[in-house]
Amino acid sequence: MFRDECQIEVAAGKGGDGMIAFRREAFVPRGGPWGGSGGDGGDVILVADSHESSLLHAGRQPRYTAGNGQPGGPANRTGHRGEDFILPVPIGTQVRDKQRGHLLRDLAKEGDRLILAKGGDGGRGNTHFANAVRQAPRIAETGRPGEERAVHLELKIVAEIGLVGLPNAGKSTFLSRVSAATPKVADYPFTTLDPQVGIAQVGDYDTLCIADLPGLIEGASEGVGLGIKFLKHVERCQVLLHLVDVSESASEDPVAAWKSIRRELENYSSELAARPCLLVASKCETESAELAAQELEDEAGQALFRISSPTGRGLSELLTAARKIVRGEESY
Ligand SMILES: Nc1nc2c(ncn2[C@@H]2O[C@H](COP(=O)(O)OP(=O)(O)OP(=O)(O)O)[C@@H](O)[C@H]2O)c(=O)[nH]1
Ligand SMILES: [Mg+2]
Repeated sequence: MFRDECQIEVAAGKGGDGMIAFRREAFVPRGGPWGGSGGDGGDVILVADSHESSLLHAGRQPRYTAGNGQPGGPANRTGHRGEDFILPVPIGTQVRDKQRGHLLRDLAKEGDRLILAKGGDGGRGNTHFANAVRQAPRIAETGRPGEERAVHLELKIVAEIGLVGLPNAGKSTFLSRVSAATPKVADYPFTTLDPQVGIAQVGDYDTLCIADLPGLIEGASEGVGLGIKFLKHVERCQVLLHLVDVSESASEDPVAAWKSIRRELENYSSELAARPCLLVASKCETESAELAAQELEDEAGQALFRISSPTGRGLSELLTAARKIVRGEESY
């Protein structure tokens, strides 16, 4: 199961109370104040972790709390700090304040951290209040409460390349060929229900992060099919690969298929429609596929990459071209 949104409440730990104590020991007359300070409360921290692929884990519980600080002890002992609560979230998680909706942080890289709620300070023990005039203070502070906060988490996948196209265009097959990812492949539409990311080796020295997305259909930008729910994941890809099935078994005429996906991207956002997008004829294996590809290329008026995942045709050329745009070596 995939989950790309959730709301959670977090509460940091309370600071421990400071202690009031006096030194009472044999041979130490009038030992003076001796109460230690309380430990600080633990923080609630979000960390971007590549082992998390969705917000399923984070959204399992509605509220997370960190540990309270321990009270100060005699002999000026400071209480233990409360334990932090660390919640791993997938890379690409955007954190928004629930009430006001503003973005607090975009956890876009592995290891990015955000202290969501800071633990309360521990109270000072009576030792801290001693001075020349007040040598035996009977006061200590109580620990401060920890911060509390309600946030909305939303995952927007961060991949360099996003695969778009009609269902059955061969997107998942392509990803499984060029990366170690193992997305489900089948000859029925909407096989892919959850976005999946794979890392493809390009040439000897470079890799590209590729996101396989559920197929788009007409009306996707208005929410038809799996629609808009996944288009947002495309937003963060630098380059799109638009796969069009040009084989005889394609459910739609390649030119019509290409146009309808372009329309959905434009309807969704003009900025997305302007993103570099390489046009790819997939399943290009037979004579008739070749003809269909030529027709598509003429109609689209842009270079067409012809690929076949089972035979490996055109895969490295396509990745190399995509890599050059992502790395800024070639303009689109
Ligand atoms: N002959 C041939 N068949 C292919 C090729 N690529 C994919 N297929 C087949 O086409 C069907 C659909 O492939 P998928 O990779 O699941 O297509 P998809 O675009 O991911 O589809 P959705 O997840 O439903 O959007 C499967 O039966 C694949 O085996 C190809 O290059 N050549
Ligand atoms: Mg698929």
